[in-house]
Amino acid sequence: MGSALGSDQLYLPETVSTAAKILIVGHFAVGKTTFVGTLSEIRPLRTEETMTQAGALVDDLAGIEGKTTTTVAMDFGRLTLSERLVLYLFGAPGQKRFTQLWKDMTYGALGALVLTDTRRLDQSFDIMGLLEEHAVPYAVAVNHFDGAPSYPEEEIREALDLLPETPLVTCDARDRISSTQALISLVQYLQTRIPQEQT
Ligand SMILES: Nc1nc2c(ncn2[C@@H]2O[C@H](COP(=O)(O)OP(=O)(O)O)[C@@H](O)[C@H]2O)c(=O)[nH]1
Ligand SMILES: [Mg+2]
Repeated sequence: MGSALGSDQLYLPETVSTAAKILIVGHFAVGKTTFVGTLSEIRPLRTEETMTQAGALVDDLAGIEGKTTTTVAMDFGRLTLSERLVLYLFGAPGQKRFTQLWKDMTYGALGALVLTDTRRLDQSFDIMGLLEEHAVPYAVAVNHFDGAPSYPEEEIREALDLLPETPLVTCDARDRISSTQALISLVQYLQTRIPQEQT
């Protein structure tokens, strides 16, 4: 399951001419592993580990007590977005202690989708800061959790201090259509930036 083309596929269609590395980033427990798992047409590579007591001291569990695994390195998946374009999705941990990994993660990345949660918007600042530091353009997707407050788009933009051109969408990381739509918003944004950068 999981191809935007609508069929299971292990091998890429011959028509694919462009591959792009896209980062799926966000704070702890925002839904990165879920997002990559929902979209990947190949069995997603996951590096999860059962959270230890030691990790529980570092990772803030308030409001997400049900979560028993955490990504220690990254998630990897593939999505053929159109006949010509394939995306390689890298889910990157948001915990500050993985900052070193970011240098490698961002290498060659065309863009990033920042997943955020309205209950923890402030935790996205470090991540957006890291992306800006590494010059990776990004779009923001609010991953909607049951019971999380909904705010008007303008308020979220203001709270996150987004530039007017930064795309902001809402998705449910468990839902393939809305997650694909979030990635399409990012890809469209990246396409608008290409001519500017070449001039
Ligand atoms: N209600 C709801 N739960 C979600 C959504 N996305 C992820 N979850 C749940 O939130 C928890 C954390 O998700 P996970 O993908 O492991 O987060 P990660 O730490 O960012 O990789 C898991 O129990 C998911 O099943 C969503 O869109 N809505
Ligand atoms: Mg994860």
